Amino acid sequence: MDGLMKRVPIAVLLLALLALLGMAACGNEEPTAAHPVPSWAKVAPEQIAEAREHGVPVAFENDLGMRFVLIPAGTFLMGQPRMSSFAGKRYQHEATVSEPFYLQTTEVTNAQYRRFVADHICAELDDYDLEGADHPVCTVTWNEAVAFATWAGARLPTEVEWERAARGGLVGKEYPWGDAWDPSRVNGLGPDDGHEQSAPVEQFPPNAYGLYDMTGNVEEWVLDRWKPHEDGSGSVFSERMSLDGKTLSPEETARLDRIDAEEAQLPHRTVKGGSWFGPNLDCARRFGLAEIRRSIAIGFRLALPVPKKSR
Ligand SMILES: [Ca+2]
Repeated sequence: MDGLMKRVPIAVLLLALLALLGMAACGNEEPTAAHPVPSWAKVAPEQIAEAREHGVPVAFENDLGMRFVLIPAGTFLMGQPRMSSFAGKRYQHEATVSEPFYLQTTEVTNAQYRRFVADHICAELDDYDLEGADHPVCTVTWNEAVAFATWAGARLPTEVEWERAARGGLVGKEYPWGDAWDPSRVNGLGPDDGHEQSAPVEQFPPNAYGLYDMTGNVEEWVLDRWKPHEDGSGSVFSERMSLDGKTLSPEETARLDRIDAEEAQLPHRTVKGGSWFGPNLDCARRFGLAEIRRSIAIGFRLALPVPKKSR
């Protein structure tokens, strides 16, 4: 060994050292050596910068196979001034997410939810395609979503967190990818997107923050109690349509009137995004629904705080 060392010129050793330093410098796309970016994570530079600042992973997979990405704190333009046939004007205003957080990249799937409720069925409808293991879970109440989140060591995102994440850094755009409607990017109403009902998660491109199906596939419960916009607009959802699209009978209308009157007394929670069941698929969409209600068009995804001891 001594002989070998004597035969290697010191200049060569110095060059080798410089080469090693150069290789280390090329690794800058990773937040830190301790937290490499997983190959599956489609994250933006601002997410990586936020992760590096806090010394935490920009993305990780938990032991239930759920994938999460870091969503940066910050102020953004929430809402949309456009008129909509469903929910009316959406109040546009600045909103702030004060702490970075992690958001699940997909909706919670049937397979994930059935680790908690083994016999969960989304719909007892023979011709509906909702039960696949990699389809989003649906037909869960807000309370059931919260119970699952607690079991998984997580929580639901707030409405402000959800919308900041859905926009993926775009400012004032209607959809997570921009302003132009594109059925190849979202599972919405009808078969143009290749799916009559829900689709397996991750079938459509992610947004700039690496999040899938934010505004399509299934609508998503968030943490907040429902309240109308500050300008009084917004909507409380009243499911006044039959599955086959036919006009409801007077008896059915009267039954729903009674339910609405009863439900007006119940706590309502906020639902965000659109679904395969409706035409509105924009980032600003919101409505209120009694927290004990369930729908074949509503699921959820999980959020996690950034661990305080690492910040
Ligand atoms: Ca969704």
